[in-house]
Amino acid sequence: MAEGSDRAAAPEGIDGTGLRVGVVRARWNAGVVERLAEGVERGLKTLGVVADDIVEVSVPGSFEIPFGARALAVSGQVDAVVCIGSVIRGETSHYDLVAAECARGIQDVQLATGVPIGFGVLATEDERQALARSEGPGGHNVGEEAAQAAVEMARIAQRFA
Ligand code: DLZ
Repeated sequence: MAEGSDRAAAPEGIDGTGLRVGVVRARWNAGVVERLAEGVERGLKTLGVVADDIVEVSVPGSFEIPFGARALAVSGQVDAVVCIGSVIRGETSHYDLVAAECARGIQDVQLATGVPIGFGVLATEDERQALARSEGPGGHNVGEEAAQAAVEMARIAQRFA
């Protein structure tokens, strides 16, 4: 990672082996979300989470992400959740509502349930910005960062359980 970057590196020693992780993905802006999903897969695999321990849920749009996340969180089937979506500003203020309610809802769910949730939902002015934040290996990918955050927080939750 470049010196002076404002991105958080995953701490040394974080290990996701044995963790069960839910992934909630929105279908809007599918091309960007697919790139974020690849980042999530990469991030989880790098930390030792195996494919059999990952359960994926697809929801219509980012507004529905908190509901999907809650369903997974209360199921008892996952130790952490990663949410991915892409909200891109349009001509109306709908963007603000979807983006804000998605973020608020996700925070509400993780605090209410105690199941940590990685926040991999982009809110950007245009598609170019979204593509720049959902890059391939070695590049900036918010899905990958969210996966790392979810694993790190799951270990913190276990430590104080
Ligand atoms: C309606 C809407 C709009 C305008 N924009 C987006 C977007 O950029 N990204 C996204 O994930 N979802 C968007 N949606 C859909 C809402 O999230 C939601 O699915 C619908 O309002 C149906 O409840």
